[in-house]
Amino acid sequence: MLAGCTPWPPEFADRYRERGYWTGETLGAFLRERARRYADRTAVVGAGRRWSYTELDVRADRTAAGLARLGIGAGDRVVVQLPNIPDVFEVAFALFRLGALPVYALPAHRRAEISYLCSFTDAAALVVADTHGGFDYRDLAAQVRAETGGPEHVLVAGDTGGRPGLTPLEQIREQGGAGPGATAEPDPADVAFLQLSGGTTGLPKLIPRTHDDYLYSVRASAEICALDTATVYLAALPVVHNFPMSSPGFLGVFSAGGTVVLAPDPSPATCLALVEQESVTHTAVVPPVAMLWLDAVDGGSQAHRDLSCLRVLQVGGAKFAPEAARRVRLTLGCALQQVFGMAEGLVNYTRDDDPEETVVTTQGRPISDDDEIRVVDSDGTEVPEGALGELQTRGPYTIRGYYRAPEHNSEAFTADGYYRTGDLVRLTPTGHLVVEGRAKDQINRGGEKIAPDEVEDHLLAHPGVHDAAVVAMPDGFLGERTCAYVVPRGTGAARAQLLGFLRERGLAAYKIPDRVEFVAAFPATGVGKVSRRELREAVRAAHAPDAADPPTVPAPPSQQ
Ligand code: OOB
Repeated sequence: MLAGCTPWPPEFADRYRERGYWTGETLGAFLRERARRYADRTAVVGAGRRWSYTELDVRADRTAAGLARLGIGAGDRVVVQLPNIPDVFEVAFALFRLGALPVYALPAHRRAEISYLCSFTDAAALVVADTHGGFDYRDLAAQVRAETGGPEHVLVAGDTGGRPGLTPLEQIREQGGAGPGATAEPDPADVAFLQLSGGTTGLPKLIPRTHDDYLYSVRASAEICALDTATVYLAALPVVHNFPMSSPGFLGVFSAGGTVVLAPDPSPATCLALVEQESVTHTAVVPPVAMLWLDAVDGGSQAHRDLSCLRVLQVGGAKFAPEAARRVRLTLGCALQQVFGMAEGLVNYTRDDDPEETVVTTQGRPISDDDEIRVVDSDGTEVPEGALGELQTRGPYTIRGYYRAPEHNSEAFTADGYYRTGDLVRLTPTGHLVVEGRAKDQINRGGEKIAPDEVEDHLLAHPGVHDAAVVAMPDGFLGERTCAYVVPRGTGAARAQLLGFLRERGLAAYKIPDRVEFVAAFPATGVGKVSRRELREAVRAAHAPDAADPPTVPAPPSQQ
């Protein structure tokens, strides 16, 4: 196994194999087998292109051969930052076939995140688009190189614009010729790729997923969601995220021989037009996107659309309010499926034979009979059924540790291998989970996860900042937004200056605080020490919808 990763103990691995979860298939072989079975069927539609299964398979082989000529091979890490364009599949499968590991970055990531990923993983290459959504990723790649001195190769899907040091992906594929690129099949028990965790502390953690464990979750998800060759799945969210990748996501669709339609953005105008044009049957969104779609169809700009082809709208990534959930069938005329998952592993689905009330009020139940879940109090003792507690889990597709993070792992996992999800849940008598809140220091901004201290560390780098605490504010649309409480130093800094500073440091836009409040001091803890954690809790309480107004903590804001 890749150095810096924690394997499952042998008795668990044996059990998962015996029960047929881990089949020994690799992701590269998975596509090869599907291409044999579904040859001329359309696998991917997007960016004006339509590729059959055969075409995707051949492209992946050629790109693999071209990458091998560059010297990229087994165990190498390659940071992949691509939007929803077909190239993302070609590159990912090429890397899988070489036993090289994609490290998936979100299109929203900027210099701070990409530089970190390239350095931390010692990446051999970075793959970017030319431009997307008005942003030039070639400039970003140049900044990353200037900052980190790496990676050696920067590959561009599209036009390099003649800039030095960039290689068009097309050239790699052409140089790869027709021959298969992979020499030796990677070990299915080894890590296939690294995915980013939302993060609770400091810099983002990387999640190592193996071929065996990931493909199990994919096959099981495709079965639960009853996908088949008639499935047309609209990828509305960035496909590098775990939800549209494997829950059941594009891999689930490939598993069943269906078609993936790639949306360049999740707006109702873009996506609902695609639903109609491409006869989409399934799609997956986060709650704020679902609400935009509902409003657009319910007497809004998309009211004229014929959406009768749509069978299932999956909603997950953050809590979907029951009132909004009830509107899905009435407004869109399709079934709702709630999905409560995490890139670390465990995924829960409501099922199509669940009563409507269960679909609307719960976040589903686990994929596997071997997903072990327990709900515990703050001492780690299991609570009675139905009581609120923190969810812990282990199972055939839940990791046992983050990549190269031994210290963090000792906190994030229990001694007996359960992952502490940090989610506060209740278990219903039918085994469904209801997500009630969070015990972890993470902000969930409409499905986008933010680690407060990552943002705090950037704020603290400003000379006008003495101390900073980033907390969640409740928000009707996104669920939560971020508020940065700042204790100024010296002459301090204006709000706009601070936000500009964070952008200049290359932080992704979704991590830039929605609000900045200046305060004279933070409340001290019992021992007279400033505790950012306690401050967050106090501010969270002060901002809760039923809290007394004005908030008692912190000291009066002097917003600039
Ligand atoms: C998905 O994955 P991540 O890794 O971006 O975030 C996981 C966290 C969970 O621990 C939980 O805090 C929150 O996101 N979450 C939900 C939720 N789905 C995820 N909270 C409430 N209700 C839900 N339905 O977000 C993810 C991965 C695979 C499938 C779906 C979502």
